[in-house]
Amino acid sequence: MNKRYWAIAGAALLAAVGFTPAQAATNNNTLNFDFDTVGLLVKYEPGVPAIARNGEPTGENAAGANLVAGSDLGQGWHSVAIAGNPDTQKSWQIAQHLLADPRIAAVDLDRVMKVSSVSTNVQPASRVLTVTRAASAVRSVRAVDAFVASSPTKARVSLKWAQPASLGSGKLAGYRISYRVDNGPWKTLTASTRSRATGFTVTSGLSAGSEYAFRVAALTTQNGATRVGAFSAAATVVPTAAPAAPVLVSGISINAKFPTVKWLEQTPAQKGGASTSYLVTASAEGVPAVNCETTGSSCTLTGMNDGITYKVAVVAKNKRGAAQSAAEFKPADVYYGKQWWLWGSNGVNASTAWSISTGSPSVVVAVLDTGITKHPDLDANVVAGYDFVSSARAAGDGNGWDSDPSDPGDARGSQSSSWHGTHVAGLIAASSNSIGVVGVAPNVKIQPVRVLGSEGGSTSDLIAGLRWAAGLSVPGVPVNPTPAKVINISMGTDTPTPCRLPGQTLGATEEALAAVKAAGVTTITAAGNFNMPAAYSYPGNCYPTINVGATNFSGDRAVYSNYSVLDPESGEFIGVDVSAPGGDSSDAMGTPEGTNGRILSTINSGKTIPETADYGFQEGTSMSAPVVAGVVALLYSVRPTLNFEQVWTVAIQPTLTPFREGTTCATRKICGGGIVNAAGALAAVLNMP
Ligand SMILES: [Ca+2]
Ligand SMILES: [Ca+2]
Ligand SMILES: [Ca+2]
Repeated sequence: MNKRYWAIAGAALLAAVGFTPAQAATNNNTLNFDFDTVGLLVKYEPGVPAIARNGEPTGENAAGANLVAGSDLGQGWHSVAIAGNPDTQKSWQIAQHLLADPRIAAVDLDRVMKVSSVSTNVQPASRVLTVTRAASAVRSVRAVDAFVASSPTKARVSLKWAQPASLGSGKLAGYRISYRVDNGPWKTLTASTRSRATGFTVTSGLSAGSEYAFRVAALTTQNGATRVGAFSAAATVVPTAAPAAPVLVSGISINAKFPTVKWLEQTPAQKGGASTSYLVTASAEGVPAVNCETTGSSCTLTGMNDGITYKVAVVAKNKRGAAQSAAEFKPADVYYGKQWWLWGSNGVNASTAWSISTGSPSVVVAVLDTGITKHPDLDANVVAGYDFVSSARAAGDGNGWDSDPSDPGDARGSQSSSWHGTHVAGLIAASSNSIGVVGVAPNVKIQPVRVLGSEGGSTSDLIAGLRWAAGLSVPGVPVNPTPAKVINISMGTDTPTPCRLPGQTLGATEEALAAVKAAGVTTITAAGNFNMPAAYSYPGNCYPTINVGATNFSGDRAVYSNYSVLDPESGEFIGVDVSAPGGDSSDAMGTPEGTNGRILSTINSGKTIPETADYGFQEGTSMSAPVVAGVVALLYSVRPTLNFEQVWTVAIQPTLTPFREGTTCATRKICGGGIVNAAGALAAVLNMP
């Protein structure tokens, strides 16, 4: 029976019993069934009183139907008897007539049921009542690891046992096998082996490193009935397999200055259920490779030549086999070698993360910024955005809010246009092609949401942009057809600007951010560039966002980056949540040629209005925030249902790369918990239950 129909509207009910809604509208349908009924079931619309004793108020009794109110059946349904027990067709006509009454939501027929015994093929009592005895317990069950070298990553177990001493009064038909994992509840592995063989090999569904217990019972048949004998004693085994490939969480490139290699601690299953050791090899052309070995999850190399970049591989090995960490996903983009924040020792390990994901095109990152310009390294990854710069004067496009988020330039006085939104967009999702640069998440989409003009931006435009980006309603503006999962806000204030005003418990910005968070979206903000407490810089000081400070090539605080201060109430340093590379031209030593320690991305060559697509260097927390936004976009790419809380507590926060010993960030705790680690965060999301 199509149960789901009974609770919904009348037309659907009719469809369920064989009529289309169109047929239901006419009064002369015949019902192609002839079951016994005693009346109707009627579901009233909310607030409509049930049919009274006299059958009113539906008017049916006036038409001679003789309805009599019955019982309230719950969930809105009432039984209604039809006096005189008309035949099913007549009841059906009354039902259809009732359905036309707007006060009635659904009508059904009140059927008559019969006992469901079958009067044929009665089994003779002599057979049914024969006493049968089940088999006694299966003996000597043994469970052994049945590893085969030809499929080294697969756990297998072989079971052997001896036939029971007694088969009772039946004939052996097979065996039932049950199992349990790590002392959990018993489950049936196979209800019947359908074989008299006293052995069975389990080849699927086993997890190496877990303890399995197996028990076996004999199945016997007698007179067509099957009896299950007593279960044997349990036999236990921990199957083993080759280890899984380790996931590097330190960069794939390493040098003598930063010689420690780290990978994710492997679970017992990932270790293949056996003692596993790890061999780290760092190699570079023209110099001897260096190694270290451990059973832990990090290892420090010695004997590296200064000034040489080595490539790292980690091989996990146990008695069943070996697996090597994934090779670097190496983009072909010509400037990749200058993008130290992606692959360098103090970068975000993007090059390692890409062995897991380079981003999904269904993940949209909204860039709330100056808009966007045409660029061959971006165009393929840009989805429709919106322009929320309300001041026509500052907007530079001749109007207020409009659907075109192109950046016409934000030049003012002697200051050239910044092409800031284009630079930020490239850091997140510049294409992985052969040209230019590559973003942290080169396969996700950018949604340009313009909120900054030549005079900066306003809270009201920011709130409209925030809400629109997350797919929430903004009156007068069409709903965003491709809502973002991640929002990047690379802006701040140079004078202390609180997010929450005195007397407010929740400012308008925070109310918008809360709605955005409730929509499952994660917002990333820049902590600001004025070497002052991050709590002074709006909107990075609003809750809830991930507020990002900037680090330099050496992994210490960029000279300009806003910082955390000690909160006397909580005893914690607050303001900057995390750091990521934002570039710092005062720490240029050893940085890739031409970069001067800064961050290269997409821009436009125009001094005022857009001219040709180009690449250029900038530095700031405006750069570190989108690096984190790109990492978060990778997380949503492998798990689209993530929410802000999970992004922070499961992925980003626990996997931060701690600041190197001796840095200001490490000793003064003013740069947040560490540098964002794309590979670690992705692996944490993959390991979520
Ligand atoms: Ca405009
Ligand atoms: Ca516009
Ligand atoms: Ca590119």
